[in-house]
Amino acid sequence: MDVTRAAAILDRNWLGSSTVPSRSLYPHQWSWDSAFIALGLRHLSPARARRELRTLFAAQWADGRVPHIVFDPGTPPEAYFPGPGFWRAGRTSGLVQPPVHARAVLAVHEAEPDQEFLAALYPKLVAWHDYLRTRRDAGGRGLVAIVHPWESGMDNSPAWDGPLARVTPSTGFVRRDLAHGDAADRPSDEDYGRYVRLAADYRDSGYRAFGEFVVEDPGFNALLADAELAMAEIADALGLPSSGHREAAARVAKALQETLWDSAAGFFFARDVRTGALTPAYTCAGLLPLVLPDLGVAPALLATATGPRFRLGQVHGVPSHDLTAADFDPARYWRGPSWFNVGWLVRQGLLHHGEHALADRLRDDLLATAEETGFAEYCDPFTGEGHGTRSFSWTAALTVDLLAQPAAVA
Ligand code: 2M8
Repeated sequence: MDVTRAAAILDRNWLGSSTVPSRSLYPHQWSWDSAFIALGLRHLSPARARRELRTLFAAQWADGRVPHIVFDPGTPPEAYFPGPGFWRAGRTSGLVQPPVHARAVLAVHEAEPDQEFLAALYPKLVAWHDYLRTRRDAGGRGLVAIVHPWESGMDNSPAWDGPLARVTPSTGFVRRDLAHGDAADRPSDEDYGRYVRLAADYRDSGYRAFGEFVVEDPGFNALLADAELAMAEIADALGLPSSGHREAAARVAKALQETLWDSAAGFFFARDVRTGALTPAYTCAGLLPLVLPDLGVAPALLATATGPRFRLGQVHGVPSHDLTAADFDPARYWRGPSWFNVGWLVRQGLLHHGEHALADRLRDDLLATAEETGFAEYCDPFTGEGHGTRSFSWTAALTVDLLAQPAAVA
């Protein structure tokens, strides 16, 4: 495959200073999407990759949080729900998404070194991670808690079903997503009502209070630990060697293993902070600690990843949910299908843990599936059939990045 089609999608989805995930379904800037998009853009136009990240961080809040959506003023407010009027937070939402930005900033700098860019972004990244560490440690164990399923990036994951069941659904709003997506692929009306209720309650607390949904997510926390490792490299490049980032990464990784690892299951589960219990679902978030090179339990986790629940290397991408679970659904939002960003992250993990042949198989599959599905948002792990929106930005961007990465096995 050549890079032309993927690059054309990123061009079409470019708004002038940031990229929309999808012109139809997601017509604004999303936080973790922008980081993945920058990973691809760096090969096409490092200046545009820098602009993407600078635009996102220009919307950072005074408390350090990086909002999960930055609304485009040129797009009609009714194009996406919940829009700016709902959030009452100026031109952003008040939630966050996984902290993959430091990794993206470092990668963009590596593609075309730019000390000024690095020096400008570093303090913003420090403030972002400080916000997470200090304002989100609801469980008091050194792990970040998310307060809404949207903060995980894996909105409809079965891991949220237990804590979400406590939330009374809101009614009386108009979903905009169903105008662009197949209802069978998207969250149910009831779950959407719960998302709206949780977001409204959080908004009404001034975006401060922990409500009924407070969860320690292994994916979010693993990505924070990885982000601290990237911060250590950024600090080195800026000549700030004793920055404490490696220690911060080690602390999160230790808390992750002590709190969310179940050795009998060989898996990381999310913890419901309100009940103290681990949620029982095996979801792809539990595989993301593989991104950490020093993960002591990597062999056991790899055994789960290649076993019947995820069948890594034997299905398309990395399934978002346990293939053997009764509620596995190959098409519905984060309840079974494979997402390209998760595949990309797990591939990085496989490389760290010496699984080069498997990493190559995953790379080849991600590239083929992206092209065959028209750069779909996600795909059926068994058939490879595309689902969700098409010409999806992070699918295109990560394709560009994978094309630039040589096969691991010579
Ligand atoms: C999805 O989430 C948004 C809400 O943030 C939605 O469903 O409307 C998720 O897949 C999320 O991970 C992603 O960042 C976002 C935009 O691509 O879409």
